[in-house]
Amino acid sequence: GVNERTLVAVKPDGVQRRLVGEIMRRFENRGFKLVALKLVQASEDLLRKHYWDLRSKPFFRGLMSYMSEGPMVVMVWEGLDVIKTARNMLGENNPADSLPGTIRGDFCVEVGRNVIHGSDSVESAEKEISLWFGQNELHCWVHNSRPWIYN
Ligand code: YYY
Ligand code: MG
Repeated sequence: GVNERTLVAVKPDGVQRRLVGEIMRRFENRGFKLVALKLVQASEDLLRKHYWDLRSKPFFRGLMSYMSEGPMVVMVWEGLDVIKTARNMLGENNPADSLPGTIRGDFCVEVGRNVIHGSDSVESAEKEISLWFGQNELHCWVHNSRPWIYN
């Protein structure tokens, strides 16, 4: 529904490469509402919980160190079908499979430096939002342009 939420995170490479503004602009332009935002250096404990499902993958250790290399910009965006739409905006896991026009398709070439994270389902969005943000960090506000984005 219209109140669906997803966790989007600009990974350390995206922050270093100054892609934060460009990425946020795409979500704003699309019509989604920003409900939470912060710059964080993730702890190993948090990253382990975030990527728990991937813990037995061969790339897991490399993924943990990649995600620890610097601060990330973590945000929650809200809107109609935002989980699926954000995943489409991100592109495929492997940037080589990502179409031009997607974030990964425009800004990166390697899966191990793929610039951005987005929740992949309602369940993981809920889990990830509660992992990265406290209730008091999720803001309720009225999107001024709402009637022009939804009918
Ligand atoms: O959700 P998404 O980020 O598109 O892919 P996942 O399968 O959840 O993998 C998470 C993360 O792990 C991916 O963004 C990069 C890294 N990774 C990797 O380094 N090598 C792979 N073969 C697969 C994933
Ligand atoms: Mg994933």
